[in-house]
Amino acid sequence: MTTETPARSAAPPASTPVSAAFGVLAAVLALGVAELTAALAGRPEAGPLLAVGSVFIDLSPAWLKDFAIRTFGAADKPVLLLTLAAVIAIASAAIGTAAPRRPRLAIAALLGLAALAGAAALSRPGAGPVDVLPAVVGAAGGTFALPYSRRGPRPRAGGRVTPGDLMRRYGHPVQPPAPVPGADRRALLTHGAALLGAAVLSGGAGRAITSARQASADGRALTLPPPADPARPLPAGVGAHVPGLGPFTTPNDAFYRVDTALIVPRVPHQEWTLRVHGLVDRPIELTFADLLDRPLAERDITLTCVSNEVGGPYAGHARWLGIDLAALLREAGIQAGADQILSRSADGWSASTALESVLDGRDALLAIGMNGRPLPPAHGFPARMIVPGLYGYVSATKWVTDLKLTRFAAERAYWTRRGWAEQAPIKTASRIEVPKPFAEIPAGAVTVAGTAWAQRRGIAAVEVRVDGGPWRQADLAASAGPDTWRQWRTTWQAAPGQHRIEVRATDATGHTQPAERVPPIPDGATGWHTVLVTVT
Ligand SMILES: Nc1nc2c(c(=O)[nH]1)N[C@H]1C(S)=C(S)[C@@H](COP(=O)(O)O)O[C@H]1N2
Ligand SMILES: [Mo]
Repeated sequence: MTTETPARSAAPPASTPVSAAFGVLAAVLALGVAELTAALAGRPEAGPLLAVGSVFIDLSPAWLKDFAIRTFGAADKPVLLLTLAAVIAIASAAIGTAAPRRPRLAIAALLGLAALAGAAALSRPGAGPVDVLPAVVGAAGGTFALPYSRRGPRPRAGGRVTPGDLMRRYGHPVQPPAPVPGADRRALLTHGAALLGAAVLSGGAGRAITSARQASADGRALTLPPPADPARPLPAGVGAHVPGLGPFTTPNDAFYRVDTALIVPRVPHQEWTLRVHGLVDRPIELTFADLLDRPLAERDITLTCVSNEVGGPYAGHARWLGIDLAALLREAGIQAGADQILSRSADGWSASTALESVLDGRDALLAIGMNGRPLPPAHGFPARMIVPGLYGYVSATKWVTDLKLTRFAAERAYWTRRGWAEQAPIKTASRIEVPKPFAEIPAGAVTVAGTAWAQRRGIAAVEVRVDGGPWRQADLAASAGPDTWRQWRTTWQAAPGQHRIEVRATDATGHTQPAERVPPIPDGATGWHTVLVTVT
């Protein structure tokens, strides 16, 4: 018994634009029911858009990521999802167009896309068999909604085509056509609206379920114990107090965010554990409650990203609360030969940190608090690493669940596998935050201000020059220690015209930022930040 599609009947085919539109609607319905399935399964990251997007992020070459961060900044992820949506729209329009004449081909193409989505979901860290469900349910929804029976026999006047009609016509049972006749515009619109409605309802329900679950897992309601070892109070005068210059301590919701996660991983603290293993005598497994039982230290540490261009925004300062990371590792009994901490996160990212930099006495933390609150989900709740003096990609693992002591010769991490350096101490840097690039400012006394950082070493001097003239010392705001940035300001008597303002910092070891511009890859950008302004 073969299933024959009633493709050779006499009814006129629906127009190409209509078929294309129904193809897109079929895809929207497929995505909607897939998102709902993913939400019901408690695996929002297994939805087709997020799964395929995440695979794309992990597979894309360094230059493309670099381009995306440079061009779209923090919007790089929405841009990726929109691009993916556009690709799906084009593919599904093509499938819809083919469907009335080549139904088998259209279904095969749709199933192929669903298979890709399913494979992407299965390939994600921590994925299990349920992660194929969204793709399977999506494929069923899409197949149901495809406009492939448009060439079916016309309904009798005033009536639906019944299986009996088809039986009489074809001599064996065939599927009745979906009720999307090209003949009747109103029926077409109704059907389209029904598909769209079903898609929006299921997708919206999926989102609502996911966000309700996430709200209960984000630790907002958690109260952290006070630190046994509080941070020293910030000295008076750490802020340069210039309008347009940010505060010394960056508020959590203004703190830059850099990670490979398409949606913020939600790790309920009740379920979180951390494993310390590898080249250790006594592997340790900790729960969040165990962390709270240990003495907590509070430290002021400025975090910076290696991807930051000269003058860029990927730097922030916070007061972190956490346990002593070096003490934890020593408790496990570090074996000879270990030189790397390979940390892994709940979302499968990894970082390799030089063990000696964590053991050398600096305030390396397994942090659970940021500026007096539990870590925000976007910044690693329930726990992350913070190691002063190292760029985030070799030290600041968010949503951390696993610390393995190993050797650089044996294992590499997410970014070091992709061409970034294994050793990445933060380079001495400075930036002009006031005035803004291309500002138009009135002639006279102009305040120039910004920040500079050289974590572990500290900033000793900041100099500013205009139009290639002599370097002049800026006034440094008070220092909160070598691991924090330092604000600075100076005044410039500006005459009308176009001007170029440059800045360079010198750290406490006497090293001055070089003029030579190198790009962020492989171990951080160098060069002087330059701002062009027009004085009127
Ligand atoms: N799990 C995870 N942790 C991560 C990353 C990541 O992609 N995934 N990115 C790192 C990088 S490159 C930086 S610069 C810091 C940024 O931390 P923030 O987003 O809290 O500012 O997090 C680090 N921790
Ligand atoms: Mo970074």
